[in-house]
Amino acid sequence: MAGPSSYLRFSLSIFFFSFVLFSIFIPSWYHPSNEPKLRPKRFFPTSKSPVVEEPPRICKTKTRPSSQTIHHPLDPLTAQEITRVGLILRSYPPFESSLPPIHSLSLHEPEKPEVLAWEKGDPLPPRRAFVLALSSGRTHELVVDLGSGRVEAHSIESGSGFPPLTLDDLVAALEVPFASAEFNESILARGVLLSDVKCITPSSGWYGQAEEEKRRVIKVQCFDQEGTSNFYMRPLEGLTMTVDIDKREIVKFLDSGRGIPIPKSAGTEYRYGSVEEEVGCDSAPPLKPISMEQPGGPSFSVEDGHVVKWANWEFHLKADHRAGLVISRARVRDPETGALRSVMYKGFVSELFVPYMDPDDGWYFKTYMDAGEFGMGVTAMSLVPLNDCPRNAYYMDGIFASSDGTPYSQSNMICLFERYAGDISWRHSESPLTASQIRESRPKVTLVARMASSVGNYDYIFDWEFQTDGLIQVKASLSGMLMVKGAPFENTKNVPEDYEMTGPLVSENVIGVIHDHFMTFHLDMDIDGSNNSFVNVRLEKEETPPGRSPRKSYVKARRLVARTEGDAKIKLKLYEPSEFHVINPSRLSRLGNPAGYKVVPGGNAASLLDVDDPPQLRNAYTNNQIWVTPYNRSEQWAGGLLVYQSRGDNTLATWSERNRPIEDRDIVLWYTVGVHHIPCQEDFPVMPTVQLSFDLKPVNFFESNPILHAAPYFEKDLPVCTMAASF
Ligand SMILES: *[C@@H]1O[C@H](CO)[C@@H](O)[C@H](O)[C@H]1NC(C)=O
Ligand SMILES: *[C@@H]1O[C@H](CO)[C@@H](O)[C@H](O)[C@H]1NC(C)=O
Ligand SMILES: *[C@@H]1O[C@H](CO)[C@@H](O)[C@H](O)[C@H]1NC(C)=O
Ligand SMILES: [Cu+2]
Repeated sequence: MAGPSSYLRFSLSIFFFSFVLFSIFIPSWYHPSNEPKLRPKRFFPTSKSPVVEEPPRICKTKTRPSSQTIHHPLDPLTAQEITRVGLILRSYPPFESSLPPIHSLSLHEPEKPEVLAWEKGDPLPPRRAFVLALSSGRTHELVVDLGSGRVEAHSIESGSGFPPLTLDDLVAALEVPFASAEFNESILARGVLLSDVKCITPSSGWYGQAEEEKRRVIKVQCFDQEGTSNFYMRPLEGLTMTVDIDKREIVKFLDSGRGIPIPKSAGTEYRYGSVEEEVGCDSAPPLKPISMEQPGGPSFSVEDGHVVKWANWEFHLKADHRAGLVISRARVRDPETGALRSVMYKGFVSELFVPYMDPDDGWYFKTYMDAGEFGMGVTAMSLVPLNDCPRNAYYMDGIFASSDGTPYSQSNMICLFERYAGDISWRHSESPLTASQIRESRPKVTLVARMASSVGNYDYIFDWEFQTDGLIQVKASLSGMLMVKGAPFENTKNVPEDYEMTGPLVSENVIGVIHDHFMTFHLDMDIDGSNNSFVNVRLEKEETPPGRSPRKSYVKARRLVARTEGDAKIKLKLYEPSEFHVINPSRLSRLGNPAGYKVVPGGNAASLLDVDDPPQLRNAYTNNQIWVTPYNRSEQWAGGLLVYQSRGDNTLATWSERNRPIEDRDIVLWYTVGVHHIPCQEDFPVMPTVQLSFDLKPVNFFESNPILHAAPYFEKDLPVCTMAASF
């Protein structure tokens, strides 16, 4: 992997996106080369920023995985394999004259039974790549066999929608305005220097507008960079261009907000050194450093680059350009038998839906689908050691393909670490009343796999946290910058009567527009094997017959086994509570209960948009918080394989209309977690983290508490630190 000095060579490149990308500087690595080799693509902090100066410290016992050898059927494509796919495609007759841009290139995973049958030491199943290439507006879907060097399958996608955007698409779109006299004139008229202008590329969504049909379009909106490093806080409001990505021309030019002042730069800075200069630091005393120590070293290992073993858990962890982080074959050891038992075949974030709540010309289209439009992996930058992940973290890279088919590395994209946050995993004390001196308590130590995607202004941190009691907590945290709207007033008292506020004022002349975030997880649960059922365990009020009891009512649990997909479309309701179990009906405990895991919702939110509103149609998979589908390897992406400008004709919601049987067979659970975001002043200029989560929790999976035998800590187990100052 490249060291710090080779990063520096690319330090001029600024970029990366989401619903956005900026800058018309074309990074130095950007030129297609005939000789494919691994090049790092990185966001590089500016010189003032203190981050990423050193490579992360790797625990002594851990060696970095060699990304060049394949050990497991699910291992992602290596750089060599990606290069080879590019070569195979270049000599494939339909593409011989010119290779169309590659929009997606990743492992075509072997069929599930093959993976399940494979054991360490067995020969690996054939290695295949799944490729999406775009040629003359048509999406080619290819399966390339690396062993034979042949294209095994090639079809043209017929549904609506285009594959994820490439970096070339974004760079091309961002250049377009700068060749426009109209744009130049508007910038001048706003009193802004053209050299201070940088733009972003919000995706256009799909609204059936004539000028956007049958071509790939993207919006371009710009910001004044003068006096700030906070890209997003000084919008040139009202200037919105619709750009044809392939023809590289403006198809619609909207310029309405020249009268709206550009918000001031003061107070927008967020980089460490710069904030101090502006604010001073005479408020609360800073916290003294705190860290977690592992005097005996870590308890986890990463074998063959991707297989994580920790406590009673074992799973495969990899980076994916679209999903970001993928957990596969998660298995937990049974304390009674010592056997590894299957919990989940595959888990990842399948799609994100982020609709903004403003119907204006420059805003209505902001209804992002970040995974399928931009990719959660390609936007996941290097994690910042000591801050994004603790010192005891282990780091993993992502190896992805550029649009010319060459590999590049997203280094330190995933981190893995053990966490002790001072919590308790179980306890009990007896009081003097029970005449006992029992004080039993066990510390809770967990294992976290983490990634952080910076999809333009927003940052999404995804954690998969494994506990020794068998629970997996999935967390999605939001941070980063608000997407703000320039407003012609500085104070709420000056809001004109006829002005429609689409969010609160978060700074002078800055509105934080209300929006939602929905994250839909694909959870292919395999509880002790693939054939599972979904059970809605409803809590229902029972009324006692007169005379039976002093009580009038009590609550009973009623188990409803879902027979078809229609039975498992769940909208969460506080006054009609349920537990949602995935069980293996053939695997009964000694007491006769089926082994299961339940999905335990945390705080959540549902979309309030009209179901016929185009963005909601495209994201109809958010109409329910839970869906269950029969396993189908083509149904991985809740919003469809091709979501860019899609019309919602190929989503989890349309697949589910078939109402297929789901009882006692291989099923996939889909869970959506969401939040309504009404911005507030504290979200400016950078937003403190907001955390959403849900749990996957064993239910009758173990015969009894699986961590009954866990040992407590004793003084001798932990090093004694001398305190710098006494209390
Ligand atoms: C923008 O317009 C100004 C004034 O007409 C002109 O001098 C300048 O060359 C233009 N710049 C570009 C990049 O077109
Ligand atoms: C698998 O999913 C695809 C896409 O939804 C569908 O076309 C195909 O018919 C499905 N296969 C089965 C066996 O249901
Ligand atoms: C799983 O269920 C399917 C469909 O009901 C059946 O064909 C298959 O034999 C079952 N597999 C196992 C291992 O029981
Ligand atoms: Cu938000």
